Amino acid sequence: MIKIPVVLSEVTFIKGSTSVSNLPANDESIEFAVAGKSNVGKSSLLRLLFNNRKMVKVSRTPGRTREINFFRVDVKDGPSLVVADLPGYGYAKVPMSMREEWGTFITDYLQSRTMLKAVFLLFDARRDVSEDEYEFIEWLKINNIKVFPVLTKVDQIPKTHWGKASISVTEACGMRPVMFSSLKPLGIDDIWRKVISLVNEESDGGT
Ligand SMILES: Nc1nc2c(ncn2[C@@H]2O[C@H](COP(=O)(O)OP(=O)(O)O)[C@@H](O)[C@H]2O)c(=O)[nH]1
Ligand SMILES: [Mg+2]
Repeated sequence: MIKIPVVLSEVTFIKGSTSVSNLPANDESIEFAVAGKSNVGKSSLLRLLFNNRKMVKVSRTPGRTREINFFRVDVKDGPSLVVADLPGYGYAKVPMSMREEWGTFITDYLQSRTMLKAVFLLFDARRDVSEDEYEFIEWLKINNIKVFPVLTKVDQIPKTHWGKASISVTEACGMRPVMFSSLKPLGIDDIWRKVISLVNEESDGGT
């Protein structure tokens, strides 16, 4: 049983993959991914989730990574989890498109990965949901991939604006987002609660 606050026994970098042919083994572990536009705060969230272990690279030059970075996280008295840091989409003027090479890699990964139980989809609290974000949400729905929305960088907006900031994400995803800040920090236990719900679902045999 995982308890909050979560105690990690070990976090290891598994590998960076650039194609579906070199993904880590699709094994019995529970995997979840972190996705969103480049610069939205994916790596910062993971660094916080991993208790500030420095192996997650927080980028100064957005949009460079085209790899999926995989980490193994061993939770004390809990299962071994695999976490995937997905490359950001929405580079410059390139829309989220299934024709793009990186887009195809990500969609192939998301569709073929049976151990993947959910995608944490990150949105910048300061921005409106964009066309390519709506497109990606729809694509995830069509492919029956569970989404947990997260509003990042909430430290950048006053608390009185939180409700307004989360409305469009709530509507688009059909679920209220976790209000998150890696700077404050804020919301990390809520992220873990979502992860725990996945672990519990699995141990209940998915019922
Ligand atoms: N104010 C604030 N800045 C953040 C937060 N999370 C990330 N950042 C900054 O946003 C930039 C991109 O973060 P990163 O985690 O690399 O984003 P990624 O491209 O989605 O992996 C970095 O300069 C971070 O320091 C947050 O919660 N609050
Ligand atoms: Mg990153």
